[in-house]
Amino acid sequence: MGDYKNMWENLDMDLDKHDILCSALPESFGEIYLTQKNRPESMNYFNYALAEVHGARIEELQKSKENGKKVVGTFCVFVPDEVIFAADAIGVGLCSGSQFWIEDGEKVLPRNLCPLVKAFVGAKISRTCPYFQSCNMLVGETTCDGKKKAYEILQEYMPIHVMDLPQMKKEKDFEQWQQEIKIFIKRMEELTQNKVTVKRLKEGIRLANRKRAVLKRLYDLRKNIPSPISGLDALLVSQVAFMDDPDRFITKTEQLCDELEERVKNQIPNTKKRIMITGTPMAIPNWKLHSIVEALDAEIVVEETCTGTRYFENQVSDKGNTLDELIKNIAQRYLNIHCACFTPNTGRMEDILEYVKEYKIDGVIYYNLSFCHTYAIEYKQVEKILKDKDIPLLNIETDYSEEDIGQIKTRIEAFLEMI
Ligand code: BJ8
Repeated sequence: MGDYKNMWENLDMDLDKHDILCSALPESFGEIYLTQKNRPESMNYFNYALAEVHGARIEELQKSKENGKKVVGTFCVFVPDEVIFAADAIGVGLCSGSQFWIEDGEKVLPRNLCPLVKAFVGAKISRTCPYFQSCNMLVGETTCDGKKKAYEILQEYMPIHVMDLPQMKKEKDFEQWQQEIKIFIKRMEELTQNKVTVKRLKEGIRLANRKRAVLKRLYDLRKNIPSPISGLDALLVSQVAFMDDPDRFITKTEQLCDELEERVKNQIPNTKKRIMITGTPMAIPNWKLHSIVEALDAEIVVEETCTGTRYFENQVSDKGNTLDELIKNIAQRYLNIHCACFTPNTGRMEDILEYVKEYKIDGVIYYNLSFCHTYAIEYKQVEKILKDKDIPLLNIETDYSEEDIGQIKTRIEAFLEMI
């Protein structure tokens, strides 16, 4: 990474603390990622994006801001990118997967809370995340209780707009979600001073669709036996998607897919166990579960998570001549994301069974971040549907610390032997 000290200083960051954070990342990335054998050449771009995640990308954001653009930070895949694009703003994902920020998060939050929430709050209050420091506004959403209440703390630090996400999927909920999208459009227009027109919203829809399509293409390639890309690398691509410039991300991921398509032509089938992960998201630099599983010579071929299929499944129709029609299309797509914060959430069960077939899954690992109650409770339903189909399932509840790595490894080893 280059020398960005001045930029970080201008962003009012805690430089000493940030140095400690930056010193740990290259080592763990090197150990986990760069030791993999036979990686696709095109992963070099994603290595670079990760290496410069606090550098070159932040510099780009500052330049865009100097040219009048606004940056908004988001925490959930329910916040429609289409609206952010249509308002000519830049969206960045702020969920964090780093243990580094837990200590600061626990200064203002209870310890027995989801690490994802503690980490993003810790990132803000410690002034060590240049993405937070670059944002003009945050966009939250009423999903789980931990997030909802954490936004009340964050609003003491910077402006935040919270979208009221329904908790059910009745007709009235679709209508309510359309209203929420309209309110969000208004707020984005105020922030950016740009009008969200039919033309701009259509362009935003098309850009978000292209981004989803390329991720879908990548995941479809993972259906091959063997998958032409490791689960670790695919996870990195998904994680970079939340930070990167969308057009560049699409181009680089298309290049990666082209390379993988060539690989598929010359591959010899292997006997590695094919694993699906289902559950809570894995934000940068949370590579814990993937690195354990793949070091044990199994391959993760799909993630039914928000850093996986929930982020890109289903497109938004761009058919319509009015804002209302387009907003309805957006609401339809987003309210069909199957997060455990909804009740009931039967769509998730259908998705899991579908992926078992499509990706030819040998076993499923249920990944639950500690204290995420909605996903923990939904485990029983997933267990039932998979048991009915004789699909082996392992439940892993963990946080971002390294203390339980040995224990998780032992359990996964036994699981892989069993399947
Ligand atoms: S759509 S999974 S991104 S809410 S893991 S913070 S739910 S306690 S991240 Fe999520 Fe949106 Fe749902 Fe996806 Fe709360 Fe659970 Fe923590 Fe979570």
